[in-house]
Amino acid sequence: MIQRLFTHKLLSPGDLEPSDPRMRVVGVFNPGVVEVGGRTAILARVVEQPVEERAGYFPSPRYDAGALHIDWLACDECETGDPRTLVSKTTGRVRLRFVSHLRLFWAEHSGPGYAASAVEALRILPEGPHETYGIEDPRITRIGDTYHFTYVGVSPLGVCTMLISTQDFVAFERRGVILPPDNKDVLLFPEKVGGRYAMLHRPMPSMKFAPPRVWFAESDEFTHWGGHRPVEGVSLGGAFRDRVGGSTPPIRTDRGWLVLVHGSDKQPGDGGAGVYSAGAVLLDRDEPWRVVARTAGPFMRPEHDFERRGFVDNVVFPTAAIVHNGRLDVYYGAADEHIGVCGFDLARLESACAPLEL
Ligand code: MAN
Repeated sequence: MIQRLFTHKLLSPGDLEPSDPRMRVVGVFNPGVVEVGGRTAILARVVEQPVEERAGYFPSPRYDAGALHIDWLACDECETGDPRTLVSKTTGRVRLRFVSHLRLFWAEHSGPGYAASAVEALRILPEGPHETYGIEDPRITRIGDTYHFTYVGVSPLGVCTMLISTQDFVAFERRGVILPPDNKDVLLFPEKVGGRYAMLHRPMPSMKFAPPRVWFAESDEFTHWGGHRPVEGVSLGGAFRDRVGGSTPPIRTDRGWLVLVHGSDKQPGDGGAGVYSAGAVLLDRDEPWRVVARTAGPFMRPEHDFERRGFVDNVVFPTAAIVHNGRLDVYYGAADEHIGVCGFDLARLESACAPLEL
């Protein structure tokens, strides 16, 4: 663990109005964050659940052609070990207990801390067949004069990665599916690598020959990706035994690309979600599919009450990191319920990344 310089809770469900009178906001977390002309754009994932309750049934919301619907699934038909999902005992199919959309907030900086005065500017709701069960976990990268954000579309087609591009956070170009299911945690590099755009992504193999792991891919534009190769050495052992994924878009440093990664320590057969913590890796500047250094274990774990208890207990899930005068500000989802921001001394974090011999 590395000592945090500060921790602030930025946004909580009680700060938000629901998007529909039938729903209540239960989480605002996992934001894409970027600085735009002195202000901070926070593109948050907002999670809602139906207000209505029916004895013997669980509600599962979804969008169809832009309209919200609530399906009622019989309780005795569902496995409910994971607080996020309902799994059919007959078909094994998964539904979510909530539905997510994205909201853009603008925040002003205030000295070394942050004003909690984030102002809501607009909402992006699920659209089309890849987003039926919601849209989640945006990551923003500025490339040239354009901000690109990858996000997760969840639907009966699986868990896809989608892309939206904008130059002004007013007009948004939806560019559809960029990676087919199941794939998420997609981070775009802020500049070309070896003459091509580059990304990290995280396929989730369902045949279980391999655990989920981070991959590298490249492209001449933004929608067709190839040159896929695994990035070995991202996993940090037991704390990441269940899964690992990229968390924050790569930042160029003197030692290579700094990327925060997350993982869960869930044990096989364990019903819950496990403890989600974060580590850091440095990737080779020219061959970013090679890890050159990494923290020995997680440097950030659930510590504060709002990280330890919430919609999903014991989760810190970084989704954005911004450098300010030698300080790394990490924006993260806390317990799948709040947005937090905390600071680390960048030099200290980098020196905690020890060279890796593979
Ligand atoms: C998933 C992610 C996140 C979520 C964590 C913790 O792996 O997709 O959406 O924050 O689990 O529940």
